Amino acid sequence: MTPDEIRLNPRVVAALAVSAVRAELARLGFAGDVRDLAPARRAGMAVALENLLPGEAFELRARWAAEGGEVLVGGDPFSTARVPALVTGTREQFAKAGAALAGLAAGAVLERAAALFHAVPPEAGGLAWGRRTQLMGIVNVTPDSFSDGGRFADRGAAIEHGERMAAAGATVLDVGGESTRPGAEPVAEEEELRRVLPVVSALARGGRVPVSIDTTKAAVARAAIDAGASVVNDISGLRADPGMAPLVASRGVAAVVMHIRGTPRTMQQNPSYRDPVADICAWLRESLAAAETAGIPGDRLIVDPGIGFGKTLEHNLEILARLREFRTLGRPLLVGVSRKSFIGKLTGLEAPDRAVPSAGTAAWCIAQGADALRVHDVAETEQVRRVADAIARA
Ligand code: HH2
Repeated sequence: MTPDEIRLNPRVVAALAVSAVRAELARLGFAGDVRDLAPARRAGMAVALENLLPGEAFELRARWAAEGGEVLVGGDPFSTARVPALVTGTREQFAKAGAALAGLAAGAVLERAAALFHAVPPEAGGLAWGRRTQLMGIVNVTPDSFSDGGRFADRGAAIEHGERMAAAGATVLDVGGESTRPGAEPVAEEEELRRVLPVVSALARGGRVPVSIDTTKAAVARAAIDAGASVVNDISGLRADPGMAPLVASRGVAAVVMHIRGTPRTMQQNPSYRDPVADICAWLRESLAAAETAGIPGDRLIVDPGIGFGKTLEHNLEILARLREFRTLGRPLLVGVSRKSFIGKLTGLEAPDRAVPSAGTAAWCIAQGADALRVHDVAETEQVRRVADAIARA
């Protein structure tokens, strides 16, 4: 049995109103006894599963009991027909279960359950996580970015662009002064500071939305925080500069921990993975643990699988197809698909012309549980976001 053969029911997952659970139990063929609801009420969460073989349901019950949760098995456990099960537990038990039970059929089920449940910290980086999908507007103050290189290299143009994006629906603005396109040459610290500081400062002073600094250098992040940035977006997962994690910890800002294989210069040289999603999740877990050891509270960390950073077209597609699995990390999930080269490969369009397929891919990401999207075309994505968020939260 693969996890795909098991249907998780997100209506039960999302709504633990007792009436909803009762209706769901009846639909699944449980005896409909209200006493069945007691564990769910106590624990606070429930996941309904269908289509389990009785043996699998009982294996699940034994393993989940070891985690301190309960499983109610419905249907006729003595027949060979598939049965439903209601898995109940606390948020913490679901969050822990994926790691504890990985590799087992039951573990895979619960990993998915945990993915649907992850608790989103309410306020990391000044953003109201969980209420809607956040849009991070990209402000590239660079001459050479892959998508818009040179358009906003002038600080006045960059500031105006940021303000326009905030007016069009961006909930955070990400200012960067170093291109990370494949093969890009590093930019000296002084030059990066010269590019980003006036822009961060003006946009933060404007105060419309929080400002994020896209850098791997602690010195640039420090100056940007001093100028008003409240999020550090580090494409190296806080690994490139040993000063970065302690800085984020001491300044009380939020940080995006993004996965990259190698460096922008080397990342596209034959990237390979055993299993891209599992490998990237493991790498991100390590980075989160290191960040927490450095003193950054977990609720200030945001994860990002790093689309295009050391990944082939097939890797990018598999990551997006299985995006929901990144929610097992228990952190807000940011994704950057906007105008990226995989969209160019699939459509034949040049970077500036990729707004429509980028916004379409944004809808996919929202459906798959993304909490935030890093985008160039804010107005177009905002239209899509309104509809996709409404459907995802219906
Ligand atoms: N992608 C880019 C840059 N920074 N940060 C996060 N967290 N996630 C991403 O996917 C991501 C990122 C690359 O896009 P862009 O900024 O448009 O290009 P360039 O790096 O060439 O400036």
